[in-house]
Amino acid sequence: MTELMLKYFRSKQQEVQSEKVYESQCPFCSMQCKMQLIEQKVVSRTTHKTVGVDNPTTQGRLCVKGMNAHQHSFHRDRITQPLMKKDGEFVPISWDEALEYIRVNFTGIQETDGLDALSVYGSASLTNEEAYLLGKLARVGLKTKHIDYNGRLCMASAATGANQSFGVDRGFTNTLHEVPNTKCIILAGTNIAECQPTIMPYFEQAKENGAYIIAVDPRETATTEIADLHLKNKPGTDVALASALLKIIVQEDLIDEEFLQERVNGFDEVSRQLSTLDIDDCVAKTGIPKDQLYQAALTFGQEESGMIFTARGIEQQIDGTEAVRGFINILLATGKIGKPYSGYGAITGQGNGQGAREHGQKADQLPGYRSIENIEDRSYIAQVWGVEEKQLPHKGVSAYEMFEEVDEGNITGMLVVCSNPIISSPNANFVKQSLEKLKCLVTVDMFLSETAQLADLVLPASSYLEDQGTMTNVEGRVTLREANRPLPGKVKHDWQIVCDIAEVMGEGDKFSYQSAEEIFEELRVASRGGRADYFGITYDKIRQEKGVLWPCLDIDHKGTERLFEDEFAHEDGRAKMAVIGIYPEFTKEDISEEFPLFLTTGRVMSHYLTGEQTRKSPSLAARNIESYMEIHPETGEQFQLKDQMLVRITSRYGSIVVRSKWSEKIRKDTVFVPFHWGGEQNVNRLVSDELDPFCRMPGFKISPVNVKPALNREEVLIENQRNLESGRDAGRL
Ligand SMILES: Nc1nc2c(c(=O)[nH]1)N[C@H]1C(S)=C(S)[C@@H](COP(=O)(O)OP(=O)(O)OC[C@H]3O[C@@H](n4cnc5c(=O)[nH]c(N)nc54)[C@H](O)[C@@H]3O)O[C@H]1N2
Ligand SMILES: Nc1nc2c(c(=O)[nH]1)N[C@H]1C(S)=C(S)[C@@H](COP(=O)(O)OP(=O)(O)OC[C@H]3O[C@@H](n4cnc5c(=O)[nH]c(N)nc54)[C@H](O)[C@@H]3O)O[C@H]1N2
Ligand code: SF4
Ligand SMILES: [Mo]
Repeated sequence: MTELMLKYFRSKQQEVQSEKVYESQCPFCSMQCKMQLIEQKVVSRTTHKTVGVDNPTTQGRLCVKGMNAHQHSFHRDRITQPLMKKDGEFVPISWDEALEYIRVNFTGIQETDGLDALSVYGSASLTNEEAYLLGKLARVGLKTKHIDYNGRLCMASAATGANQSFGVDRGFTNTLHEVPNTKCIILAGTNIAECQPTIMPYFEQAKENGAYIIAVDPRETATTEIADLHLKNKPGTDVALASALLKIIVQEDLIDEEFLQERVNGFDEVSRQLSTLDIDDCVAKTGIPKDQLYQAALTFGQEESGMIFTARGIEQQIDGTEAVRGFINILLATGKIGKPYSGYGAITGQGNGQGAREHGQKADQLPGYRSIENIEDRSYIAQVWGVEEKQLPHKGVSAYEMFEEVDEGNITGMLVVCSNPIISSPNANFVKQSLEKLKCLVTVDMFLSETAQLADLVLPASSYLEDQGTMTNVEGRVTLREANRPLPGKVKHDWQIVCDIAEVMGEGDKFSYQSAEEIFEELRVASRGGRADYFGITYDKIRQEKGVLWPCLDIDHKGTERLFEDEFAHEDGRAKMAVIGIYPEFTKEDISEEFPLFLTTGRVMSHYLTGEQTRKSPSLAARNIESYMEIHPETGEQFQLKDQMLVRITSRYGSIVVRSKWSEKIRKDTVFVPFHWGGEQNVNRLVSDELDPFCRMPGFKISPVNVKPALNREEVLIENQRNLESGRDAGRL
């Protein structure tokens, strides 16, 4: 460093008037990277920088989203006081007015339309404490059976599949530290490189150590790039693919008979069904050549250890539960589970995707992964909550089905906390119409999202920098987000808002918490003895151990690194294999002359979910300013399209306009559109309302569509307006 530079830095340092450091965890994906926000006041300017902090899961790494997360929480559009819609405009009001509005309208609905006419729509971006409290609010504070959450659109198939096969669902059965030593890895419908970027070093290390990696995805992605073998299947055919792999494994005698005999039920039925399965049929269905199917099956079967990871590519299908169970069948048949370097991982999506599905905001569930229909579970939780068992409602319906109930007039009031269902739900046009029918819609958000814009009342929520609480990460590790930045304006924490609502609904005595830790203390007890048992976890223990893996049964218990070493979680201690691929109700709409292409949807690296947060972050928004449709150039030409042209995509459910993007990396029968944008670019306007019969997951990953140039006058005007707003060259059309 030159003398001049030194002088410059010294004088800069002197200019720094104050520096504050705030601890937190990234508000986005399930890696829950630990971070610090460094806030510097230099003369009149405040600057912010986010840096990674060491921890057992991500070891200090951050991806581009995490590094820029603070930009949205300081954005000028952040809501900092309650807003009430008056004559079509939002006007700021006091908390007292807001809560009085809720009291009057919610009790009014209860009186005229019945208790179940109120509903709660929650989120897996909430902390465990908040997810737990929202479940309690619905059942005890509002006395309604109608509560569900955005995780239904995310990991419902993975959860149901794992519960059915293993008897319990903790996303990953091992810790990530085992990944580098495994010998064969199947990545089925997961794009970890873009969706959980800080997980990648574990897989890169495995590859360096000689692991054989097989990826299953209709597109080439940054993830398939690390694979030795890429099975580029037709979308929606993963059940057939998993069955074919298992058939070859059985045929070639690569099963672990001892394991099957001692630890697994159902193999005989499965093997009988496989004997009728024709591999050539599977080749035709999946579009995967026979030699590739053999290569994958033989390698996985022969290696001494192996792991299978699934994510939304195979799960967000109307046969998603079956697809998950099909891949788990492979692990059970080869005895690659419950042992070192072998296991199953459903790569968790949202920051608290795991914890938020364990503690009671799912329609059929009570805390600790208990069932709302089981009398012992009900009695236990009723006692923890200080109510009679009979007072607890029974199960309600799933997230999307709540909108159907609204449409039918059975639900007339809704509280949406931390979700943006107009963009994230299937059949989005219908969802919007049904939200418009509500007598009273209250949303709790940091921004006026597309959903919040429809609300009668919007309540301002705190961000990841302000809101302390626990989050259960991709490994099932319960972490403590130590957030303590002061709340801006009149903002409150989600848990405080829940308590305020309970108070005005007359149940305040059961919601009198002073801190997130107090709620956690109750959650510990509520989860005790349940499948997701957190009883042995405390804030202090998480601080000492840097996270604790559940189940953790009591204070002296160290937590559980590897599941199923001795037994599975079903009552008889055995896992259950599943016969799959034989049910007519899973028949998906195929491509046809009218809708000749498969549309699949997903994510890009720089945006998160409905984009409400990441589109407000200039550093992230600049990377992808608008949506697009990835299409193979040969297919594009066949449909009279050009690269970078505005395209109208139409399905049986609606139509949208986005820009084409030529890519040789996608199958010729498939197009891909990310779902981070709303309005005209909302790809969920195209997605069907059909749901998986086991878990009620929508089929986000396959919709038959047609595509054509979007060249009518109205569309050109829309594009010109968008170009003007984004500063893009409007002459392009
Ligand atoms: N950057 C970013 N990261 C995120 C998120 C985000 O929005 N942005 N969201 C977080 C959340 S909540 C989630 S749930 C996860 C999602 O993480 P992923 O599930 O990994 O992400 P997706 O892009 O939805 O889908 C994964 C892959 O499935 C492929 N696919 C599509 N159809 C099929 C099919 O029929 N079969 C198979 N085998 N594959 C198919 C897609 O081409 C895609 O590459 O990511 C989390 N991380
Ligand atoms: N086509 C298609 N659709 C999909 C998917 C797909 O792959 N394809 N994936 C599905 C999946 S996996 C998911 S997880 C869902 C997600 O769907 P959503 O839950 O609707 O998506 P988010 O963008 O996370 O919405 C969160 C909202 O809460 C606000 N918010 C953020 N943090 C907080 C907080 O701490 N408190 C409060 N009160 N508000 C907060 C944000 O501003 C935002 O408006 O989308 C699903 N939809
Ligand atoms: S988005 Fe995920 S990988 Fe990236 S910093 Fe946040 S938690 Fe980590
Ligand atoms: Mo998700």
